[in-house]
Amino acid sequence: MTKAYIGLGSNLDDPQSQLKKAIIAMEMVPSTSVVKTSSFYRSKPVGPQDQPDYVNAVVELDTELSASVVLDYVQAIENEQGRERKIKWGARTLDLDILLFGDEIINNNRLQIPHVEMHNRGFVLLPLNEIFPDCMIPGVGAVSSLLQEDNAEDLVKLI
Ligand code: A4P
Ligand code: MG
Repeated sequence: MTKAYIGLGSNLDDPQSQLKKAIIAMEMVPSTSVVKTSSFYRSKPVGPQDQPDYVNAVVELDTELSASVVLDYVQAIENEQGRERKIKWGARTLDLDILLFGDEIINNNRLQIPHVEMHNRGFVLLPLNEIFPDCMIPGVGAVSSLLQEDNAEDLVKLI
């Protein structure tokens, strides 16, 4: 059994509903359960500014699957919810990123874990810290110390 952390993000087509729907879909993944869900947070877009605000959250999974099979499932859920891949860092109905997968460090052509940008992003660090306050990012450091006011100051807790 591996503990995995998934970052959820949406800024199109009723983002809060997109996140709720994605969490229900993750509960249906075989040999996997959703054990914790953070609050939902609204924030300004990182990257191109001409797009709506995002809603983000993090969930903790217990899974018997490998990281690459979890990626297959989360990509299928993104596609099911109308995800189109057009612009890097552009607007999307649903983005599911595998942040951490146990203590594994993975670097191949499909998967980089820990997620390469997670330590810079308040919209990942704040919800992750909420459900896993002792979290250490392998090779990077403690989430609680990476979480500075300047990367999380614009986050608004929704539910
Ligand atoms: N991939 C590699 N590692 C991973 C991983 N750990 N988890 C590969 C998931 N996928 C991983 O992803 C492209 C490829 O990354 C996948 O095919 C997979 O093999 P993508 O989601 O299709 O493409 P993308 O949109 O270019 O990249 P990504 O990483 O999802 O975008 P970002 O960096 O997450 O940026 N602002 C706020 N406030 N909140 C947000 O959620 N999100 C973005 C999207 C920009 N600004 C934002 C937010
Ligand atoms: Mg992604």
